[in-house]
Amino acid sequence: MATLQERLDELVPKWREERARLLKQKGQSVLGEVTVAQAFGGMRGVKGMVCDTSVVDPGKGLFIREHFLLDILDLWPEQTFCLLLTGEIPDREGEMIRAFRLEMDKRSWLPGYVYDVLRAMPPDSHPMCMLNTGILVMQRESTFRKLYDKGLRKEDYWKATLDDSLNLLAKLPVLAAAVYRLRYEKGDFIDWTPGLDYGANYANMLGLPDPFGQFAELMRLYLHFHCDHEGGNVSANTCHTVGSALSDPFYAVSAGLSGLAGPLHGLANQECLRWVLDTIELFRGAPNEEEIEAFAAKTLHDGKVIPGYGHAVLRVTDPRFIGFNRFGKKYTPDDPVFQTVDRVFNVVPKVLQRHSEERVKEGKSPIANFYPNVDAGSGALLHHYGLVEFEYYTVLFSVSRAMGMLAQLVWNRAVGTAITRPKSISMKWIAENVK
Ligand code: AMX
Repeated sequence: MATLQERLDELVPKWREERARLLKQKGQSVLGEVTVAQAFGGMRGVKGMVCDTSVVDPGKGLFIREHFLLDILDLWPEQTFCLLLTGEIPDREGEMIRAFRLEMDKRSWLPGYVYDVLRAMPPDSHPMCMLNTGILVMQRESTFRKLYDKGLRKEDYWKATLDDSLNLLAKLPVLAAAVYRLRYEKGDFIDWTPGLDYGANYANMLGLPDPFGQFAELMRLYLHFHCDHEGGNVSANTCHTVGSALSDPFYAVSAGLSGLAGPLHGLANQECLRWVLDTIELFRGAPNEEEIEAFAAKTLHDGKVIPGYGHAVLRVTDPRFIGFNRFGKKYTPDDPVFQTVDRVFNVVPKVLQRHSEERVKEGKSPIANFYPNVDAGSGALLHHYGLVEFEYYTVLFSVSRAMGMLAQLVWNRAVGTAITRPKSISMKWIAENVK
């Protein structure tokens, strides 16, 4: 098999042909209609953009390039990124992955000024803010920006975007690990190890003890699972929108990750573990199901959401939650935090269902999904291996989600997607024009 760049050289003309064919044959066909409720409701369900890297089936969950996640549980992140981009799963030790690892080894250095900037930040900065600042300050390294300024041809935008993507992918684990070690005073930075796989490298640079390699295995799984969730979620959509203005990938990914840092999106994973640990603290040990039920009811009564439950698109238990749960059952079955997550799973869907019925009686909208999403269980596993600083969890999510955002940027530049510009309407316009 060829290298990633060589394979994309072959695939990009085919994508362009397919786009041209679809536009010619179906360009004026209607995709769907939009209601006033959708316009007020975060455009939920509105089909208004194209994304080939992954699809979320509401009744099943994530498909990466048509592969159902639970069928490709054992992919390593290097393979995941190649799959996102090409639609093909490269052999773990084949030419494409060997070449990809060499690219990562070559590109993983961080400019010295990044460390200076991180050190200059207030010591209580949120790790997500530190990560994003580190990404943004590296914007001056962008190949896309440099070549664009010299008159880069439109058909080659994707190549410069891929170059930036490889740089960012290689630098992100190093930057993220530096944020961890600096922010939580863990001592000296740990270097990238040439030849070591991507997930194990990140795990190693965090510096947590891992005598049996289980934490490295968890990191591979974690980076694989969080890679992408089609194009409309806040982080992917923001990255896409910013990138559509031809802002370079450093700007675009940083913008997307600012969205991921919201508690209704990626930050939910820190909220989830906090919620679970609060129950353990309150009940002085792993709570039983009745105690969890009471705690969940109080959370709702206090006007808060139960973190890790519900989803904008999914209507079933998230297969990523199932995958993490299987990992926990294999390696951490006796951990009280994992056991609590498992019990929460038995209880919270019923509590949310009842709460939803009450909401409807009060004239409010129902809760569309009572089941756990990706964030409900991963924190317990990280906690088990000593990664207990839960404000850091969204950084892990970010290192992974960057793969999807970057793959989408490359794809969009390859097929020539236009600058994003949906039409907004005023309330007056709705009142006067909509029947
Ligand atoms: N607990 C309490 N109430 C919930 C709820 C939960 N877990 N999930 C949904 N609801 C409420 C909503 O807040 C909304 O109430 P409102 O109309 O009074 O504002 C109502 O139910 C209807 O919402 P929905 O149509 O079911 O969901 P949505 O598409 O508007 O929101 C999401 C989806 C994920 C933001 C929501 O389910 C939520 O807040 N969950 C908890 C936070 C969380 O886990 N986020 C992580 C999502 C995955 C990710 O991006 N990492």
